[in-house]
Amino acid sequence: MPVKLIRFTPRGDERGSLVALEDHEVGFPIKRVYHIFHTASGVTRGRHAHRDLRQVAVAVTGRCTFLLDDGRTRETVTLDDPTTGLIISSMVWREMSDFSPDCVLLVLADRNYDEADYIRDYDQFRLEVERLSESDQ
Ligand code: T46
Repeated sequence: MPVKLIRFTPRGDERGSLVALEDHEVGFPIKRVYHIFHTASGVTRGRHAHRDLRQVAVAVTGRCTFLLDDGRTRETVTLDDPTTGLIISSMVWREMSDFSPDCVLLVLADRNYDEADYIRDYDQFRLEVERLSESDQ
């Protein structure tokens, strides 16, 4: 199933909470970090897959919904907890929607930005999924 969540350990004390994200927490060497914020009401972001990139997304404030599609199964999940990360593997189509006005979506990635790694056409994504499953057999 495409939705895989990780629970981070909150380091809480009487002052509040802190989550530290290191390579071993997310399962890959963190090479790039970006955050998505001030998302306009009603928009959908994403609508692409990555050939090689692995990422973990965390809604550090607010909430948003991810649709993930691995070419066989489609699942949605709402992120609304700064102690929960969504693992987004390579070759998974993603669409993000229903952003709350205060949503800050933090994303940790294992590679630098590379437009050539994006598959922005859904039919092309399905074709590449099929080719990969044929080459695995
Ligand atoms: C993803 C989802 C969850 C850069 O210049 N460097 C970067 O590292 C990134 C991520 C983006 N950009 C540029 C490319 C576009 O001109 O920022 C602009 C917005 O990017 P994009 O339309 O791809 O944003 P989303 O929200 O559709 O997708 C992003 C990531 O690009 C993508 O990898 O998995 O968030």
